[in-house]
Amino acid sequence: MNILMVGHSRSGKTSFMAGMYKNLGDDTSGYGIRAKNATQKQHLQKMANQLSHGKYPAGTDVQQMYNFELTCLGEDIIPFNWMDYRGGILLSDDPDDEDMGKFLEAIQTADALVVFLDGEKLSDKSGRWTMEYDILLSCIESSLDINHQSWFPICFVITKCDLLPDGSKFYGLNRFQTLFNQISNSKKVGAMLVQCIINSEFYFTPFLALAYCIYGGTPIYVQKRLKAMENAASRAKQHRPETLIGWLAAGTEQLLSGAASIIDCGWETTLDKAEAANWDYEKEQKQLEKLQIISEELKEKLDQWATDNIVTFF
Ligand SMILES: Nc1nc2c(ncn2[C@@H]2O[C@H](COP(=O)(O)OP(=O)(O)O)[C@@H](O)[C@H]2O)c(=O)[nH]1
Ligand SMILES: [Mg+2]
Repeated sequence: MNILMVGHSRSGKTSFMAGMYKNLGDDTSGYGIRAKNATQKQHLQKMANQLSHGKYPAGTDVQQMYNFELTCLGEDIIPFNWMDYRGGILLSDDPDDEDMGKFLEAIQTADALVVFLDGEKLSDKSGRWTMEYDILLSCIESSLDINHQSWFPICFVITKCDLLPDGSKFYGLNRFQTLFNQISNSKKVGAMLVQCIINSEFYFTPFLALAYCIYGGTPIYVQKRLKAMENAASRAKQHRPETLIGWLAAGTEQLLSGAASIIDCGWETTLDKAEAANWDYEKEQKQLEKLQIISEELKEKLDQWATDNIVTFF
């Protein structure tokens, strides 16, 4: 599944990912994430390590996509791509229709969205940042019309909350109220709002956002897996000889392949294929059951966080 991060430059997207990896990277004692690409893994480990020493990741302006697997007790649960959107629309003061088109295309292929709002800017009373919010707002507002295959989760993350004095107010959020109302009245999308701190001591919030995205994106993923299972089932059927002649032919083939295996030329027989397809089917089924249990568990966690006022849903 594809999780897309959007937010202006320096809003805290890369730091958030570094925090997520510091918290969950290769954790086998509960939930964890595993980077599937060795180079990316090295890079993430370095960023997490630097964060432990109070150093934030260096800024880059290259579009990035990280491939992860969500794990539970070290076992693979669901693969996800974590993408950092850097289209022109969030870089320019005067975005055009083409920029908007590209942005909407990116959202179309996403199964969940994480929107980054700089807490320092949101709590600034001066109104200096309204242009920045307005671009982001119009992007997300336009994306609400997209027909996703299933209910679409949007997670709003207010970053850098450790930099705010006690009792700070997010004046900038007033501009988001109409959008939030639209989301809360829509049956196609839902949202979660969470305040976030990433530094050497606090790096737990990314898990909350990830839980919401995974929980929300699971139904589409399950649909895709069911399709894969159907394919496996039809492959098993295709390769299973149904008539006596078929069984005899398959048996002969099996014998021949036995001979072939002695000379080790790796001949895959019809029965081997059926067995492999059956195995795929069972594997898919087990994986799906596991994912459903995890998804319910994540839902319970999310409800608890809402009860504890750590997150807000609308
Ligand atoms: N104090 C504090 N600073 C943060 C936090 N998140 C990001 N920053 C700062 O914001 C800068 C930009 O963040 P970065 O993750 O690179 O933003 P990106 O451009 O959206 O990827 C970092 O270099 C940090 O200085 C946070 O939670 N707390
Ligand atoms: Mg970055």
